[in-house]
Amino acid sequence: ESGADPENLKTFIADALERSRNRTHALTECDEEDLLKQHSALMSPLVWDLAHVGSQEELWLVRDVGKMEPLRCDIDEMYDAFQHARSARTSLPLLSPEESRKYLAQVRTKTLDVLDRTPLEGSPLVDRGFAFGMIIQHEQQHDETMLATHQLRVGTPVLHARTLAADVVSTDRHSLPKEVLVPAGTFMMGTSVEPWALDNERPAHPVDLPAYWIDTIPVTNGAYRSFIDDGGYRTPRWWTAQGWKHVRETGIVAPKYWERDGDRWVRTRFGVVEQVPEDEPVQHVCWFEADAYARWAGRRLPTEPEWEKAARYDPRSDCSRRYPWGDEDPSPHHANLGGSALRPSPAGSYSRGASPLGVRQLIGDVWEWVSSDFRPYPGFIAFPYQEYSEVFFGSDYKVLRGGSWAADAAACRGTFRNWDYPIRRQIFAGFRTARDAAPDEVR
Ligand code: AVJ
Ligand code: FE
Repeated sequence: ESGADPENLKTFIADALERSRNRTHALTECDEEDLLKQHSALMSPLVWDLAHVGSQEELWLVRDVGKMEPLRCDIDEMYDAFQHARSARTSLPLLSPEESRKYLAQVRTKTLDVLDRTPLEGSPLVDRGFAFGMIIQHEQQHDETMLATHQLRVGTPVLHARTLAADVVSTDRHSLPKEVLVPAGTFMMGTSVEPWALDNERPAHPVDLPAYWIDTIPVTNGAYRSFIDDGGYRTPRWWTAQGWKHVRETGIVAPKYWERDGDRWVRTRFGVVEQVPEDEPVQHVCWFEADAYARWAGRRLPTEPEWEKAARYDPRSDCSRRYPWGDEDPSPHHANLGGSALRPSPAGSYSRGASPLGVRQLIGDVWEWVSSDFRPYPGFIAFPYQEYSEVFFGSDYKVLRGGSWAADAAACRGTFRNWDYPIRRQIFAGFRTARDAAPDEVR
């Protein structure tokens, strides 16, 4: 991640470990009852996520990298995500919030000792701090999951939003071109060099694409409302067969959290009711809704390679970048990340985060559904464990790209791949649309 100097890298890792831990504590600074409760059958109780991040850190950094004696073998099974469904975790004899915090602190003391004495080279697990980066990303991913649990929670607000800097928020989205032409040709997808890239992002491989158009900005609440107002949820021809079945079975008529209030739509955001903002990227739609909207609009979802080429390909250098704006790590001027905004920024914001072709908000704000199933890249090797990605490959999961406002910069980059079932709506997911370029549109 940072520089070649090993001492700098260790400082960078220690800082990132501390930042993720501060975030975890801030998200679990609520009443016992809120921590122990099942806020939704889709989610773990917050206290499970809390101890689980410690358990993964103990497994990988203390035991595997550090070769130290286990702290708590007795809880391994309880915090193994594959052993118990999320909806069954409140009935386990979980560590209390106090015990969990104490456990996290004990693990962390050992982790910092391991970091101090381990050379960050010599094996794929530790080269350039990979295992530490993996655990930092893991904790940040659970912090985003905990935010989704907070959004499902009913009651007096416990989280408070930071306001976005005025200079990143744009009000000129109507003056931007609606879509951008991505020229035909080969680009390098994925990475073989990004130190903390996870197994599913590897290896780099060439992908050739015909020319296509992609939306400059994510689909907004206002645009999505036109689909609703046009009877989108009552018109089977916009939906795939599975999607239409899902609409009929669940009775969904709008994104999750939207409610009718006369002729307006309102939504509850982390316990606060507000009117649905027209200019904000739509969130809490499932893949079926995103796919149906795109068909209604006479368009389609981008494929995963199309999304990544729009985000990383620089036509001037003919190379793929780490991020749309270049190779620098994200700053608050580039993208809305980190979780403290509690919302996406208005569509069209972040001119400094635009890609070389002018596509905006590819990183941060909302995860973007793409049309593709979650599958391995050619040459994929599961590392360091099959349960991170490999067991999820196949046609059950759809890919999401780019990270949301709730994702941290450590767990988000141009190559990062997320995935979920096509019916899931509690995640901070939206989308943008694309279309094939007609022969006469290609220069
Ligand atoms: C990559 C977000 C789908 O939350 O299920 C957390 C990340 N893996 N613990 C998930 C993960 C193991 C994963 N996603
Ligand atoms: Fe996990």
